[in-house]
Amino acid sequence: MVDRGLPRGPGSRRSRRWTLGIVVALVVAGVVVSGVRSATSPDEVPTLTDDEGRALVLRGFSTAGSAKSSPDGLPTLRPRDVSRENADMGTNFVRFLISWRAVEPRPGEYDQRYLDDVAERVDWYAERGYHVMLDMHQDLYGGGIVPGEALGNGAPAWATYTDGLPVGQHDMWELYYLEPGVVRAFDNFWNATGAHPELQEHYVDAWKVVAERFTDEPAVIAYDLMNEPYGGSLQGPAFEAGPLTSLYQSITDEIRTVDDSTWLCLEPQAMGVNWATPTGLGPVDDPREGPARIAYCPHLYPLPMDVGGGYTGTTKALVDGTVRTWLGNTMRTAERLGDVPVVLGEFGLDTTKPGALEYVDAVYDMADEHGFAIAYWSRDPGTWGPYDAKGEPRNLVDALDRPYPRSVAGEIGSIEAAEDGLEFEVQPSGDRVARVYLPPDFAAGAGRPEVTVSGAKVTGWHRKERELELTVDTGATEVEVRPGS
Ligand code: IDC
Repeated sequence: MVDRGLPRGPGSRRSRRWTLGIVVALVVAGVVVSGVRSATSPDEVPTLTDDEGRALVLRGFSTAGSAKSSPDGLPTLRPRDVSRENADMGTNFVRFLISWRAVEPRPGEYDQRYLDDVAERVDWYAERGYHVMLDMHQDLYGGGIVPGEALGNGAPAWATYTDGLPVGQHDMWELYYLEPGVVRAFDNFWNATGAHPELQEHYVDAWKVVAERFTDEPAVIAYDLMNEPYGGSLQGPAFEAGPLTSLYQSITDEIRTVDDSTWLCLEPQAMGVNWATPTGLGPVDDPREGPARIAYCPHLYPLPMDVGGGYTGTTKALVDGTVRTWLGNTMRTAERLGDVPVVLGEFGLDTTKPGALEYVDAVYDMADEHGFAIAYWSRDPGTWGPYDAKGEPRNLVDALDRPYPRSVAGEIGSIEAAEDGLEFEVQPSGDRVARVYLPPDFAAGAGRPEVTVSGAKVTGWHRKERELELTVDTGATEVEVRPGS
């Protein structure tokens, strides 16, 4: 998570130590709290469902950081990039970054051309069978916190009020969150200052415009209402249960006047919760007819990984402990929010670090076991991503090319993916069709793959997509697919 490209400045070491102090205290508090309550967690969360009620397992990338500061708000992405990741890793999901500044460049004026451009990209994914979650991204409030510099992204400059407070310099981008000007911009957004009640109204209206535009696009499965919310001078449960939950409720109510089917994804405060502290986010009522379509979308960035040197030795043990705590808290939160699905909206790391791929595997295994969707951070070229700056595949590609059931008519439980087989729990209904992605080294052969299936019959093979179509046996509770016949 070390910054790439921000200026270094004096004083950063002190504030870094200070932050680490707070962080350690938060993590310890989180571990203690979770240790007390973890016994009651259920084993799996429900999955997101499509319009036909099929259970979906979603695997893909946040795409992309390159959209944050580009003049048109769009990521560097061509249709062939989507084809390529689909062929290389079998992804079926994207968390696509959009921004408030691009949707509403001037107060009350919405840029339909930008939304057209987003819709064009949504089509690229839709044509390849993907599900898209639109993520209203922000980091450090917006590009206006230091005018003229690409620090921060998200909010339009006209909605940025730092009230003349300073924004000092740091070597890690996250530390800008502690700067008085950034804190004030958020305090104004949340109207803690009492000076800007209009800002949240604008944000809510911007979401309504986006939802109006995408409500009839079946590939858009979810809206991620705000990336990594930050409360300014109000932190932790007071912020999450207070202004954050209340904003989510307002957005939900407004979106539902124009869109009653798309899932709404709620993120907790990032500071602390990304490192496994419990969240104080409250339940949001979904006014749609029928079951609520609300999901919980936390991020996972274990702090020991950032301050340590990878996933080995003591750091590995600390990271494992953090992940366990994060999991317990995530399961409890999903239950508290109304037994909602979980989308792991971001996790990722520099995969040149020792043990990095083992960590990636461990997180995917956890998501498989407990029913989480995943959007790895991120699709950008570089040492965190699947491709390097020249477009050559990196070590991550192989690590992420795993077998998984993409959809099941009915319900899907735990998944276990290993080299010698894929197993998943099912409760089939309707036409009982399950669609399973199989990587090339799992199912060799140019024609129909040589696999042995139990609990279901093979009813098709889509060679290009490497997708096996199964019809689950009536009464079966588990399906197994093994390489070889
Ligand atoms: C990071 C980018 C980095 C950029 C920074 C600020 O990788 O190049 O300088 O954002 O815009 C998050 C954020 C996500 C971060 C990511 C990795 O949601 O935007 O991207 N991260 O640091 N939270 C924790 C980690």
